[in-house]
Amino acid sequence: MQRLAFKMKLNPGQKEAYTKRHNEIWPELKKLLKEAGVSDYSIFFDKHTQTLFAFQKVSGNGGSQDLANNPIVQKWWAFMADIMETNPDNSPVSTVLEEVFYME
Ligand code: RM4
Repeated sequence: MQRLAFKMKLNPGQKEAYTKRHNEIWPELKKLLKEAGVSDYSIFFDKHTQTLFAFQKVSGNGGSQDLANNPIVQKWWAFMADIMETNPDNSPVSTVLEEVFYME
């Protein structure tokens, strides 16, 4: 089991939309993430910088951001692209964060 953290960026004024879309996350996306070994996935928001801080546990070969070839993920990323900082392929600009402390 690996712990993985990364950050993304929300467009200004989009926190409510972002939260609503995640409260209503597509069941097929949730299933896909779980089947890929992603668990304890949480995303926090920094209102001062519009930064999204994501954390997840991963038991497979990669985390949520490594599923770029999956059509469900591609559709979700296209759906989210209007409210997030994205790459030309609609994937959110994600920066992997290095773990510097852990306490069980
Ligand atoms: C995020 C972003 C991530 C995805 C989560 C569920 O806004 O699209 O890539 O893993 O939603």
